[in-house]
Amino acid sequence: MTSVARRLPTVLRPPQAQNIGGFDVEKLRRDFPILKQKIRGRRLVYLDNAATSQKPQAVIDAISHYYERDNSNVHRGVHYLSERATEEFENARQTVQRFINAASASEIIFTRGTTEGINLVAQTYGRTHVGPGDEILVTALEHHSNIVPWQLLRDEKGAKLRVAPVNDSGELLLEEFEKLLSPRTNIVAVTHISNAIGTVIPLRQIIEMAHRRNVPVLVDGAQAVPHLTVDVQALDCDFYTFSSHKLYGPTGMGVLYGKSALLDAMPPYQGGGDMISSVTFEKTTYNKLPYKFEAGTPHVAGAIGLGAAIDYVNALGIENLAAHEHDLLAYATEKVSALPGIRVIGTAKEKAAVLSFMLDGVHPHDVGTILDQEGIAIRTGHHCAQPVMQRFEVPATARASFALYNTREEVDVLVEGLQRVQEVFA
Ligand code: 7TS
Repeated sequence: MTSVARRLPTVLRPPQAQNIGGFDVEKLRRDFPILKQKIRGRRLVYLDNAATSQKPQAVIDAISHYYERDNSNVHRGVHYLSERATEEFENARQTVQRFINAASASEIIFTRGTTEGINLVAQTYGRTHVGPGDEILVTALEHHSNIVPWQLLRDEKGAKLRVAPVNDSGELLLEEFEKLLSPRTNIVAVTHISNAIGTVIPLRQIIEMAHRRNVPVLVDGAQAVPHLTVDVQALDCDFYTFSSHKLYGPTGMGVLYGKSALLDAMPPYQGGGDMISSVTFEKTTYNKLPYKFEAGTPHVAGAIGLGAAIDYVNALGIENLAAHEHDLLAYATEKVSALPGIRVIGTAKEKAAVLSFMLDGVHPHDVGTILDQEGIAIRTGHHCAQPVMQRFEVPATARASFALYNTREEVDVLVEGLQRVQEVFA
């Protein structure tokens, strides 16, 4: 994690300076077939990566290959294909384990995405540990998927939801966070990086503060795994969840990491095939980890695609990728901020890959619509983080978000597009 503000170049490097750490963006772009197409007659400029990132050919091939050659249900057949599918599925689990440095592959639970990972913890750990008057602590930066599952639990149990505030730059106020940790706090649930404004939160400190009071911490890593190295053992987080589709992998696939002692003690989430060890009408005993939390036929192709996506990212080196994206964010921040009538929302020292802004006198939806005419894809709206919009007193923002294949040239196209928006509304 590096500070974007500190890394802001005083003299902008020329647009061709895109070869940080041997990272050849133009070459890498050829790995992503979708980027080759024209949109409305223009070269596609895809800057909506926080919503979902594009998929390299290696991921598309791994998924097709599975359906063409290996498709079979896992963990049940003795036949050849089932064994091969099971092996690939479990290899993908080990790839995830190494990627986030979990102590064991049995701590890696495959889910539908970040949203399901959080709901799983709320409905299992949460329902058994949170009671009337207990407190769940989140931050003001959360995506709805790290708010609503806790509200459902709060309302069911008569618990309370506490919210740690942020300053005007969008940085978490650590002292306030610590004050909100009370003897009634049962769980802390925080985003690692804000999808709406890009703040990277001081996760180590948060986890240490919570652990000093024996409070477990769930981390919503949806926006973090594509942009920085995550080591769950070094962080010492109790749960960490993310989605495959923001990490160059397929949709409908995600991961929940949990410490095995916690997962072992938790009741199952859903009931069904694969999560049991024996069933009679009187009594069911549950399977060992991670299968206890994976009821039903899993998304086998999704896991294999996620494994291929992680292999792709590992081959590039996440540090190289992060350096490239930090360069882009710094360049974009400087260029966009230089436009008249622009307000950047979220100016934290530690930021990653997201630039949210408002143009004076133009609704963000109009910004997005005009840019779309030029083949530029950004997201506009509340980004499923309405409380963040409320905090900054804006109805919505325009958001450009970066991935490994974006270039400074694309940032220039974005800035020209914004100038045109300003002309239209002048
Ligand atoms: N948490 C964060 C921080 C997110 O950014 C998102 C999705 C989620 C959770 C939910 O992930 P899912 O894969 O389960 O849907 N964020 C966005 C976004 O910023 N634009 O579209 C989706």
